[in-house]
Amino acid sequence: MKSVDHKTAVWDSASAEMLLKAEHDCVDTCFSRMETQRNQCRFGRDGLCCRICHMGPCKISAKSPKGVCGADADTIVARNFLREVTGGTSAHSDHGRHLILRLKKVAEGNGNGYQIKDEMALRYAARLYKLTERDRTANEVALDLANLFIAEMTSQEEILKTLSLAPEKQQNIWKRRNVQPVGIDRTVVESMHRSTMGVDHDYRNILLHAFRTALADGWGGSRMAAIVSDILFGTASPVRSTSNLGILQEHTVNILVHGHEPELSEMLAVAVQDPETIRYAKDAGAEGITLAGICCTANEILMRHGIPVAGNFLQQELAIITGAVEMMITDVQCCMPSLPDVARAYHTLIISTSEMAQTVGSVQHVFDEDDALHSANTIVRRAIDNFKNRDPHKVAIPSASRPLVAGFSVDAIKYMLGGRFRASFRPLNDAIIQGRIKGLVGIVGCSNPKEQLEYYVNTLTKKLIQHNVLVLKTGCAAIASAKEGMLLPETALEHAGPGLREVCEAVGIPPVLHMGSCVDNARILEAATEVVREGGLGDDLSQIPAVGVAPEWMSEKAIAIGCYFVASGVDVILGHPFHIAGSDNVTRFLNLETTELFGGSFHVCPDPDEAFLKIMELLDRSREKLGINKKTERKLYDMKDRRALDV
Ligand code: NFS
Ligand code: SF4
Repeated sequence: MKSVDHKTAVWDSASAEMLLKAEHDCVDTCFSRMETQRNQCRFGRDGLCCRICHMGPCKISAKSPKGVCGADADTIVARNFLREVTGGTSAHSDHGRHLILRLKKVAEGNGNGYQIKDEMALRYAARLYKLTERDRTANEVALDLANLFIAEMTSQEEILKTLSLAPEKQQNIWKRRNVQPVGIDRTVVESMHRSTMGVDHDYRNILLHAFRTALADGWGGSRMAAIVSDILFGTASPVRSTSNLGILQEHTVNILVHGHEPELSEMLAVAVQDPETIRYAKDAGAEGITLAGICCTANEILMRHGIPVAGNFLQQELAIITGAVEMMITDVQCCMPSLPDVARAYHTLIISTSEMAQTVGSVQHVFDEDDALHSANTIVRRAIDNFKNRDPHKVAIPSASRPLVAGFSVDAIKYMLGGRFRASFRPLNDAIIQGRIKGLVGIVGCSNPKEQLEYYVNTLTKKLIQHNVLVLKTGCAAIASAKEGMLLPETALEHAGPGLREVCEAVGIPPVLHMGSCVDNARILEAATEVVREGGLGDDLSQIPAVGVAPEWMSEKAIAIGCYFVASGVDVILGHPFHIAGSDNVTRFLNLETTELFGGSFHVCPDPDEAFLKIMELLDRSREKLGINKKTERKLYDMKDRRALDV
C-alpha cells in the first residue's frame, strides 16, 4: 500500500485525519491507489486507444498514425468522446426513467407509500407541456405527464418536447445546427451504433451527435428527473443542516445512504423517525439513529429533509474508516467497488439495494419499491442489529462539521427574490444590469484524487463571490462548499463583494446557492432560462453573463453536463482536460469552434486563479456585448434604494 501525504491530498481536516487513520489501520483508499496508478497510460489519456473492434486494440502514434481499419486519431478520439457523453447521458436518463415509472404507478393508484407530494408542481409541469389539467384529478394529470415522459424516452422520430422549455432562440440554434435529439433511448442507441466499427468516421459529425446526446440529457432525462422528483418528493425550499464526517455520532447507530436515487432514501428518512424503530435502536444500546448521506443521494435528502451530509465522492471510504458506521446503503452511480474491502477492516455492512448495481463483497438487499416503507424498515433494523459489532477501539470520528443552508430550487430562488406573491427573477436581472452582481457562475461536478481534494473548488468560490459573482452549486462541488462553511449565509456574506452582499442581504439569499444533485444541473439551465425570460439580458442563454465550471470532475456524467451547457451557449471551464489531446481537430472543435456553433465552448484552466481570470474575461465580454459593462459608481444605499431593491 502506497503512503499518501495527507497534507497535499485533501483540504479539510476531517479527511486528513481519516487518511492518517487509514494508514494506521492499513486500509487502502482511492488516495493510495491513485499513487499506484500515477503512471497512467498516455494513449488512454489522449483518447488514442481504440478497442472498438477485434482487429485491434489499436493505438495511434507518430509511427502508426492509423488503426488496422484505417481510422485516424480524429475518428478514434471523437468516437471515444461520444461514448463517454453517452455513458453520462444514460446514467442521468435512466435515473429519470425510474422516477417517471414510479410517477406512473402513483398515478395509477399503486403508489405503495409514494404519493404526489407537490400538486402545484405537477399542475405547473402539465401546463408547461400543454396538457389539460383544469377540472382533472391530480392522478389523471400525473398519468398524462408520466406517459408523455415515457414517450420522451421512447419516441423514434419526434423531437424531444422538453427542448421547448428552453428560450425560443435557443431552440432555433439547435434546429439550425441539426442537433435536436429525438427520443432519449433512440439517441443513445444511435450513439453506440455510430461509434461502432466502420460507421461514422467524420469527427465533426461524431461530435455533433455527442452534443445531440448531451442535449437529450440536460434538456431531457435530467430535466424530467428534476420535475418528477419535485412532484413525488416535494419542491425544495431553504433548509438548515450540517456537513462533513463530524456529523457521525459516537453513541448512535450511524447509517449512510450513498448513490443517486432518491426513492429509497426518501423512505429511509421516514423509517428512521418511526418511534418503534428508535425504541429498537435504544434497546440495542444506542442513543438513537443518525442517518446521513454521501454524494448525490446526500444532496437529494438534504434538499428536502435537511438530513446531514457526511461527505462527497472522495469521502465515501473515509466515512467507513471512522469505524462508526453500522451500514452504508448504496444504490447506483459513483459507489466505489472498493467499499466492501474498506468495510472488512471494520464492522460496517455495505448493502447494495439495486438489482443492476451489485458489488462483490456487499450484501445484496434489493429494495422493494412496491413495498418501500417495509423494505426501508427492514434495512434500518439490520443496521441497528449491527451496532453491537462496533469495536470502540477502532472508532475515531473527526470533530469537523459545518452548518449550512441548502434547498435552493428555482422556485425557492424566485420566491426569495420577488416575494411570495410576485415571485420573479426581476431583482436578479436588475442587479446584473446595474453591475452590483457581475454574473452567474455554476460550479459543479465531482472530486478527483488527481488533485488536492476541494482546493480548486473552495479557492475559486471564494474569489468569485469576493468579485460580486453569484455562485450556483450542485453535486460534490456543493458539498465541498458546505464543508468549508460557504453555504452558510453569515459566513459567505463576509467574503462577498459589496454589490453582491447588498443584493443578498436585501433579498435574503446567500451568495453561494446549493441547487441540488448532479441531475439538478438541469435546474441551473432552468434558472438561466428564467433570467432570459425576465428580459434585459439577451434572448438566449449564450448572452447572459454566465459561466459553468467543473473543477475536479471525474465522471462521464460531468462530460455530458459540460456538453449540454456548451450546447446551451454557456462557456464551461474544466479543471483538467478531456481525453482528447491526441487530436488537434477534436480539441479545436470542442475548445473553439463550438463558440461559432452554439455561443459557448470549453476552456481548460488547471489552476483556480487562472480559472478566475478566464471567468472574469468571459463575464466582461458578455456584459460588453449587452452594453451593460459601464463602471457603475459605488454608492451607499439609503432606505429608499434599499426598498427599491427589495421588490
Ligand atoms: Ni455528479 Fe453525483 Fe459526485 Fe461527480 Fe458522482 S456523486 S451525479 S458524478 S462524484 S458530482
Ligand atoms: Fe483498430 Fe479500427 Fe478496430 Fe478501432 S475500429 S480497434 S482502430 S481496427
